[in-house]
Amino acid sequence: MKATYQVLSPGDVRSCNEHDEFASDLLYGMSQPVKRIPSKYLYDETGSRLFCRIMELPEYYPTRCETEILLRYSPAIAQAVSSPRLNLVELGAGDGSKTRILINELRSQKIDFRYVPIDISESAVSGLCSNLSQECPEIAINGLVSDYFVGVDWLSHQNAARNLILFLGSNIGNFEPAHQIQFLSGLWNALNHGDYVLIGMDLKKDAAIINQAYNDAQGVTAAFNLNLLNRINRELGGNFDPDQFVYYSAWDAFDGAVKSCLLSKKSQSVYIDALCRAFSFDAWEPFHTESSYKFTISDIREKVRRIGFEIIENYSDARHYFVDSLWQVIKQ
Ligand code: AVI
Repeated sequence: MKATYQVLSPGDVRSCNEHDEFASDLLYGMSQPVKRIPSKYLYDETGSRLFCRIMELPEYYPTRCETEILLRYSPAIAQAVSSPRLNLVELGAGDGSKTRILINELRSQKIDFRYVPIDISESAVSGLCSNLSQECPEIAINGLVSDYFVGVDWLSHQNAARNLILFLGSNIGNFEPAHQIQFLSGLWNALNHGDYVLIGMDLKKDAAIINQAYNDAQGVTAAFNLNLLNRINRELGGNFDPDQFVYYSAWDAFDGAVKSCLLSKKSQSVYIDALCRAFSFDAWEPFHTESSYKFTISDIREKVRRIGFEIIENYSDARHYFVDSLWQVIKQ
C-alpha cells in the first residue's frame, strides 16, 4: 500500500499552538478558587483598539505622565546611555509613539543606534517597522519576532553594541509580584554587563485618582474588559452573554494593585466548546481579568537590589504619578 502523508506549514502549526495555549490558560484559570484569565488575552484586535482609546481618556493619566517624562528627560537619558553603538530594544511593540521621542533625541545627539522592537506577534512588529521606516527612513530598524528573552539573549551575543531595553507603559504592573521578579531576572540574565533597562512604573497615589483611571465615565475600560467574553465566544466557541456580566475595578491598598474583574449578574452556566465543558458562576461571582500593580520608589529599589541591577536615575513627572526608572546591569 502506498503511504500517504500530510505536510503542515509553520503557519498552520503556529495558529494551532496559539489556540491550544488560550484554551489551556482558560481551563487553568476557570479551575482556580477565584476564576481568572491572564490579562494578555485582553488584546485581540478590538481590545488593542479599545486600549488605544483608554490611553487618550482624561482619567487615564499613565500615558500622559510617561510622555511628559520622555519629553523632559530624553536628552538626559540619551546622555546617560551614550556609547559608540547602541541597540534600542523595545519589548512589546505598541504604536511606538513614546519611543519616537527617544529616537529623535538619539538622532539629534548623533548616537549610532538601531531600533529593535521585539514582540511575539508578527503583525505588531511588521506594522511598527513599516510605519517607523516610512516616517524616519534614515534609521536602522531590525524587528524581531520572538519571545522577549530569546530575542534579547540572541541580540546580546550578536555584537559589541550596548543594549538599552525599553519596557514602558507600566506593563510590568500587569504581572503578579513573583512573575515580576521572574521576568526581571530573565532580562538580567539575557543581558551583558553594562547594558541598560528603562522601565515605566506607575506610582502609588491617592486612591481616588487611581480608581478613576480604571472606571472612566465613557465606559471604555468596561468595554475593553467585556470584550474578553466576545473573544472567548469567537475563538473558543463559548456562549458567554456579555450583558449578564458587569465590569468592576477597585484599588486594593493592601496588595498595592487595582484588581479588575467581570461580575456575573446572576447564577448562570457557560459552555466552552473548545474545552467540551460547562462552568457555573454564582450570582456576583468575580471573573478576574487584570491586576495593575503600583509601586513606591522603595519597592523599586528593593526589586532592583535583589536582582542585580543598579539604579542610574528615576525620572518622574511633575506630579510624581509615574516613573521611568533607568537601570544598569551589573555582572561581576
Ligand atoms: C497595559 N497596562 C499597563 C494597563 C494598566 O494600566 O494596567 C492596561 C489597562 N487596563 C485598564 N486600563 C489600562
